[in-house]
Amino acid sequence: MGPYRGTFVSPAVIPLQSLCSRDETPSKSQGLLLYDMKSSNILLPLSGDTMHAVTEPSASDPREWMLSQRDNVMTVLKSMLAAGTITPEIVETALRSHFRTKHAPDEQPPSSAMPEPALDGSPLYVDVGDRTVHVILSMVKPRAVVFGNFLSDEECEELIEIARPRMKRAKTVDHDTGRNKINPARSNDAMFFRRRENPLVARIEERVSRLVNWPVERAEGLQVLHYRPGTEYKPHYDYFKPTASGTPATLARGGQRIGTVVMYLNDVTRGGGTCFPDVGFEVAPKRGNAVFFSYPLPKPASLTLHGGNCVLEGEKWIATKWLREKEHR
Ligand SMILES: O=C(O)CCC(=O)C(=O)O
Repeated sequence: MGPYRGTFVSPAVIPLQSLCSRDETPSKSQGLLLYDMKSSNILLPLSGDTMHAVTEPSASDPREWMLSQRDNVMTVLKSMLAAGTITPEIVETALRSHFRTKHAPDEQPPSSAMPEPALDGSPLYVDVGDRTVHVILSMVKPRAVVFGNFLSDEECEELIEIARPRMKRAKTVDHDTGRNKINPARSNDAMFFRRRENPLVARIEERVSRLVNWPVERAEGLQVLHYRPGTEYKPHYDYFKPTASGTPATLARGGQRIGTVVMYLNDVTRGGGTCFPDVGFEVAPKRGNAVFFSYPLPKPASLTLHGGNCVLEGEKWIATKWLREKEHR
């Protein structure tokens, strides 16, 4: 069997049911079709949990052809991957929004709605009600946007001052117990405000909510982090590990983390950038700026491995918001 030679642009998933004639039995016609809208080629017919791949679909009756190919799945898929004409990312992208209920036991379904700034038409500025935020950089994979002018100098200074007396050695969530614990990978100090704890925190939370179009309630409290020279937060994912024994208890209080906003409260003289090692990307810690990134699936494929680089000179203050699927309690 030769490699698939179609093009793989604009994949979509359409229900196989919609291609079937009315009198066809549902059992035969259930499934989904991964379909290239530009070329009208079928990429992968999918039935239940099994993937079925197609080489040369007949444009006149793709359904018939697909049903006849059900046993060739892996061979065809391997051939397509080997030929480089389809990538696992294409499949993942198209399926992400469709397999919300069917998933392996160790996985969670992808989030249907996601926090996302309104950047259609590539605006230079975003109006967040009480402030005009600048768009500095927008990246698709990982989904990440760097903003300028998100906080005023006064807001940054006030936030540092009210957080300072409450700073303690930062902890991370222990994936097995779901509890917070000291972790050598995270040597900075941190504290959490309760949601809407004071007028400044409430204003920043409202601004984050308007920026990424996500309700204030679907987020953890605002966290302030302080790094002295020589401290860092080693690369990690913000989502909760789906297979860990402590995760169900954590998810019961607001679902998965699906997005992060890091706000920079001071200028760091040297070091201290927020790094994304998988994509060789680093956000400079500049006062008033912010970086947003999101991860619809709790998987390394989200490319959201990130960390706070070691502060080499000066100190670093940031505030972070972890966005959750549901209301966080
Ligand atoms: O310190 C930073 O720049 C990143 C902070 C971070 O990784 C986090 O809070 O999850």
